[in-house]
Amino acid sequence: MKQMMKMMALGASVSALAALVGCSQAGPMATAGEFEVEGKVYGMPKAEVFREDYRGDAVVGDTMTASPHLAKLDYAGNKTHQVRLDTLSQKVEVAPGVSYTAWTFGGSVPGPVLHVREGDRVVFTMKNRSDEAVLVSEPGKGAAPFYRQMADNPYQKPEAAISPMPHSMDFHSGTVAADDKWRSISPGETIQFEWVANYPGVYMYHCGTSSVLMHTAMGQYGAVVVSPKEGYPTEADHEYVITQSEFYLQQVGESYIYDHQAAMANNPSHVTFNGHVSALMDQPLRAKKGDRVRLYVLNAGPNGTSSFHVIGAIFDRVWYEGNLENEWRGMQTVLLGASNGAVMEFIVPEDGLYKLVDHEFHDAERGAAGALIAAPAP
Ligand SMILES: [Cu+2]
Repeated sequence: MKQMMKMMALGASVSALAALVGCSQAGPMATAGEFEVEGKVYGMPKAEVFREDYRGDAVVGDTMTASPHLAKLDYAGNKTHQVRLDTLSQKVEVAPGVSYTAWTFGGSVPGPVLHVREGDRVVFTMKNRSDEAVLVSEPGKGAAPFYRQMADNPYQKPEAAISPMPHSMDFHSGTVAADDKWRSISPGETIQFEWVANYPGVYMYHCGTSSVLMHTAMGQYGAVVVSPKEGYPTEADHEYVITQSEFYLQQVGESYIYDHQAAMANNPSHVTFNGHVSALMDQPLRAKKGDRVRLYVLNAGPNGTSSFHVIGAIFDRVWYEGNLENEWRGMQTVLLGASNGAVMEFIVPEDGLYKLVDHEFHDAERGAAGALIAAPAP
């Protein structure tokens, strides 16, 4: 290992490196400067920071959806995804009558769900548009599915806002040098970098600009689902994405603002599934008796744990962090630390109402509750 590090420092050729780590040549995904270890690709090109005159959609990518939706991957093998997710200030609602000016990726809290396959490459672009009033409701032609799904969600009616601030993007699904790819950019700047989805899983992305607690609590987080190369071994009838997160808001006159003292004290005003206390209550998930339901659950925190439970069901299979190597059976509750994720499946036993809760009930009472309704297809 020491020898390998030394050779890297000397600028060893990719083929020499590949030979050292046990592969005869770089695989089809690796390009100049990159190397592979056990089929995983490392050594991405340097990030680029530049200025561009871009006024288009803040969310670009055909597998970018709004929670709880997950895009179907309608291609075989691997592909390169061109993904854009601009940072915007937006006024969003968290509970009836409770709105605040959030810092967001793409205009929603949580931000869009990105779905890729293990081995796919993501070419990512982000413009810091926190100094622009960007309307999320006017997407261009051929827009990401995210926009149509947002329009159908009564709890995500964001209004344009301006709150200039440096921001950054940290994808937990990427393996890169954070000081290069995850660096902060100023309002008006754009950053572009690449990562390869080396491991399957349910991952968090978030702003990593200091104070990270403040930037994430202000709304800058979302989920990346990296499906295993060969898929999961079961056939799911429904797939839903649920992101749990805390909000720390205090009322000032008519409006609400972020309360850093409350965040430091881990005393949230609201804890939500998919960004609103009613998101999965008034618009419950749907299934039929006998269906296998697959949930992709991310606990975005930023502080708390989630003891995720479905009342009346047992998780038939759980893949912790979404990796097939981490399989559990017959789980009543899955404990997720801040930024842990899991794929959880259960069989719907009969028609009825199934509540989804954080079984840490002080969080359920702050809003971390949802519902799945099982009924015959209309
Ligand atoms: Cu930020």
